[in-house]
Amino acid sequence: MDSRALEKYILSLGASRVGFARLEGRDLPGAMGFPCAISFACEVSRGIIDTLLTGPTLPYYEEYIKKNLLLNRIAKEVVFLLQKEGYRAEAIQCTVTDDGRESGYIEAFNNTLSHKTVATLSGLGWIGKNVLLITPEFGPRVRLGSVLTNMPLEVGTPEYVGRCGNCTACVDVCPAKALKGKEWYTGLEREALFDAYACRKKALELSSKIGIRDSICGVCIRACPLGVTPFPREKRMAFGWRTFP
Ligand code: B12
Repeated sequence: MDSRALEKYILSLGASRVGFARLEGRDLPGAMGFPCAISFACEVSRGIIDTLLTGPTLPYYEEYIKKNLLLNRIAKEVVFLLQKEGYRAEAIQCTVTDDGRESGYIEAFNNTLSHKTVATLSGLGWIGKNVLLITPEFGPRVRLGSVLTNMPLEVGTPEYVGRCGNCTACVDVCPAKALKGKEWYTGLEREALFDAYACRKKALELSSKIGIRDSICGVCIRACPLGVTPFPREKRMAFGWRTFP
């Protein structure tokens, strides 16, 4: 099996985009010494994202659960296939439900592998001012999964800088005022981009208001003009975006 056959297989399982990343030599937390990783993105329904005007909605919560299940199932199937082919492989859990604890939830991920890191290294997209992975095709309207492996993969070209330009659509609407409006580059600390604690506090509050026991929101996803088609080139240029490769 080669990289192209593996990509085709993952797409057939329901992924919208697939990328391969080299981790070797990067000393990333949670990489467990694996030299490569597979990043896959599943599109979140456009119509449902469009409902996220001031906070989370029940249809979004259902879609969020559905996509988490799909991503975890894809990861499991990929691990199974790679192991059958004689490689080592390990799935990274899609996400962990927020139990609402006072402290420790955000810190719990400091030593785990970030799906966004694997995605930018694989070339699937870059980090926007909303601190989310932005793909050229779907904008931030994707959820992510990752699998670590020692299969030698044809890796993509990493993305090292953001391309939001002058756009501040997400910053302007964030209900927690958590986004700082800075353009991302590899190595920039998360704290320079946003206040994760303020974001989580607001997301817990907005979620509980509609009976959801988790910290979801998504207003910054809906605000992003990328991923909303058709989005005319002239408008993109007006925002100062550089063109995609
Ligand atoms: C904890 C968590 C939260 C916390 C803290 C947020 C945070 N850390 O950014 C809270 C509760 C606030 C939260 C909120 C949300 N989250 Co959240 N969250 C997570 C979780 C479980 C862990 C993230 C984490 O802390 N990682 C460790 C830190 C250090 O890394 P990071 O912030 O993920 O990413 C940084 C690095 O990747 C770095 N980076 C990028 N490229 C590279 C390359 C190199 C070489 C290096 C060194 C670093 C680097 O830049 C990133 C930004 O600072 C992930 C799932 C996962 N396991 O990855 C989902 C995840 C990040 N969340 C996601 C989403 C969608 C949301 C929400 C929209 C909620 C919702 N579903 O409605 C909001 C959006 C908030 C926002 N604007 O960012 C998605 C993002 C999808 C995307 N398109 O990017 C993820 C990936 C879940 C998934 N499986 O899809 N989340």
